[in-house]
Amino acid sequence: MSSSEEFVNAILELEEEKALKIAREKLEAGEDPLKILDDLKVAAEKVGEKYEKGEFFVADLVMAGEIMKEVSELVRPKLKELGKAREPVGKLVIGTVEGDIHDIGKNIAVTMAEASGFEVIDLGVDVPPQKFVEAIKQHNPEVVGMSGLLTLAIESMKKTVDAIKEAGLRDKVKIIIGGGRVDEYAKEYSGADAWTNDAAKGIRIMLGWVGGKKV
Ligand code: B12
Repeated sequence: MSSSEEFVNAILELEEEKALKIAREKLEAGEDPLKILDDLKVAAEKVGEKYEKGEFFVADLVMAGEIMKEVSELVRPKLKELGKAREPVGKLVIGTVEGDIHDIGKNIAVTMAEASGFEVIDLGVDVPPQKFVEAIKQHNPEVVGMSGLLTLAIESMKKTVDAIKEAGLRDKVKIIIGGGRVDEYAKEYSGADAWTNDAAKGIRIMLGWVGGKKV
């Protein structure tokens, strides 16, 4: 079986077929799907570094993003299977906030939440505050998750929390923000209850809120 290094390099060299082939082989050989997602995160960090150094252009970012998305879509059904046998532990409404279309991390968080037994309502990307409010009214979730990778996403997160407050729903939900650019400051500024840049940690926090078992 190919090593993690070969897998990460295939992504960095933008070799789509090779990266997907390695991911398929790993899954068929029974490798833990979470390990493949870890490799994906390493690849994404390196892609980001290359972009910052000017070694990658936006077109390369798009290609790398596409490959990473396809890999996470391959892994998703496997992780879902792990969650199937369990009782639903709670409901999660999640989306990438307004103005931001990055969704690789959100999709990983969705997959892991489903694997941990959450019923997930995924609102997609570039989600306006009002759409979060409507989804909370409709689905009555215990947890709301907001994802964002752009600096401007922090402002959208704040607007979304404010809209939830204005709708009188703030006390009904716990809110977690996630993504590469969030931190304690973003949590305080936006008015969320927790933040994470690691999906596994985020899921543990959410499970703590709904009283579920930790994965
Ligand atoms: C891939 C990528 C893209 C792809 C996105 C593809 C897609 N479908 O998502 C494309 C090419 C489309 C793209 C576009 C742009 N991008 Co971009 N992109 C990236 C890149 C390289 C990787 C992001 C990624 O997927 N990371 C991997 C995932 C797994 O990590 P993650 O999102 O942090 O998620 C993890 C955790 O945070 C957590 N998580 C995430 N969300 C949530 C939510 C909850 C509830 C929970 C519990 C957990 C959780 O779970 C994940 C697993 O642990 C980053 C660089 C970087 N290092 O971040 C730049 C980066 C984010 N992009 C950047 C920029 C500037 C752009 C563009 C503006 C470029 C342009 N000029 O057009 C556009 C933005 C368009 C828009 N309106 O959103 C900048 C942002 C700078 C800033 N501070 O605002 C970055 C940082 C690159 C850089 N160094 O400059 N991008």
